[in-house]
This record gives sequence, C-alpha cells and structure tokens, in this order.
Amino acid sequence: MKVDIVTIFPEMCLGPLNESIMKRAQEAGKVSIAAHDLRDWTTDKHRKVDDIPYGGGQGMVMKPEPFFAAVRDLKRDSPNARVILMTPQGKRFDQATARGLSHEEHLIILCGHYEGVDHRVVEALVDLELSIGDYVLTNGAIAATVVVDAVVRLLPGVLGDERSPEEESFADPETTGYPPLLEGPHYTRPPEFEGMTVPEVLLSGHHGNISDWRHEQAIERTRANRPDLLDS
Ligand code: JDQ
Repeated sequence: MKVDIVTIFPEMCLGPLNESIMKRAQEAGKVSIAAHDLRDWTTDKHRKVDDIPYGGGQGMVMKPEPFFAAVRDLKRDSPNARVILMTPQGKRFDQATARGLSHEEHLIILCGHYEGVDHRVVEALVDLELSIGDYVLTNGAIAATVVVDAVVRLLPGVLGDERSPEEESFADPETTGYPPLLEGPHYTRPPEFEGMTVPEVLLSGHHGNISDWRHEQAIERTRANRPDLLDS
C-alpha cells in the first residue's frame, strides 16, 4: 500500500509513523508512507494556503488551488487512488472503515487546517470525508496519523502472526458474527502488588472458568464504559 498525507505540518505525522510497528511495516515494504507539505504546491512567494471566507465570518478557509495541484501530482501514477479529507464534519472513522481502506492500493489523505477547506475540494477531489471522533483537534494531521496507523496494522504481515488484528475490542460484528464487547481486565506478575491481588480464577489453571470469567468481565466493563455497544 502507498499512503500520501498532504498537510502544512508533515512533521506532526512523521514522528509517530516512523516508530515501532509502523516503522517495521515500512522497512518490510508492506507500506510506503510520505507526508507532504501542502505549501510545496503553492505558486506565490508567500506560499499562501488560506484566505478569508466568502460571506464573512470567523477564521480562514484553505484555498483550493494547492490541493488540486497536489492531488493531480500524487494521482499521476495511480489515477484510482482513494482521496480522503480529514474534517470534524466527516463520517465517523471506525474499524469497519479501517478494514475497507486496508484493501486500497493507494490512499491520499488531505488535512485541513483553520476553519475549513474550500468546498470545491470536497466536491471535485474527495471520495470520503472522515472524522476520528466527536471532539475538535487543532488540525487534521494528527487525525490522519490515527487513520494511517489503524489501516496499516491491518495489512497482511504487519502484525506478528500470533494474534489476528481483530481478535480484540472493536472486532467488527460483520466479520466476527458476534456483537463487539470491550476486553475485560488483564493481569501479570506479581500475584500481589501493594496489597492488590490478582483474581483467584486466573491463577487456578481452570480454562473453562477463566473463559467464563473473562466473558462476564467483558460484559460488565462494556455496560460501565460503552453501554451503546450493548444496545444493538
Ligand atoms: C481539521 C478546526 C473546524 C477547528 C482544522 C482542520 N475528529 C476530528 N476532530 N477534529 C478534526 C477531526 C479536525 C480535522 C481537520 C481540524 C480538525 N481543524 C480545526 C476545524 C472547526 C474548528
């Protein structure tokens, strides 16, 4: 897979994506990730990427021309690349969307800054507007980094083969056939720490009881933290 991120803060993406599993995935040739500076596609001497909004109002709007030039260049060798815009107005990014995107050959992720992006970019260039959640970030670069991490870990061979990428919280019911539950608590040694003990059942070696206990704990934690997941 190839991923191109277009932002005025490419360094915001590069740190996280060049560590750990994302670094290994790139070194193994599973993915090639580039973060580009949108200003490289400006033509004026001030490298201007924003302007005042038509109709008035607070804040600035991203100009269309640099995005059009960037997508034209980045699509040159792959006209079918999927173009995504990170925006608080987007469809909520979830595990099912991550899985869908993991089957794409080439993703181009556009990051807004300021209050928004000229809507002609959305109409003419963008296939999918995405939001990573119902809170407001200062810009789209961090959100794009989240999307890339979630998609790249699903590519074949990126994780070790010990565990399938979705044998955990937020498995997609369309794939798993069961409704998603949060995982219950985990423990490791020592068996007692600062007066707090590990639940007896986990030390018992009784795998049937352990499995039943984990399922009860998963339901309890889901009820406490994500009751919305139990409504369906
Ligand atoms: C941009 C902004 C609108 C502040 C500029 C570009 N899930 C998610 N939260 N926030 C974003 C995505 C996001 C994405 C791109 C962004 C935020 N901002 C800042 C935009 C109103 C206020």
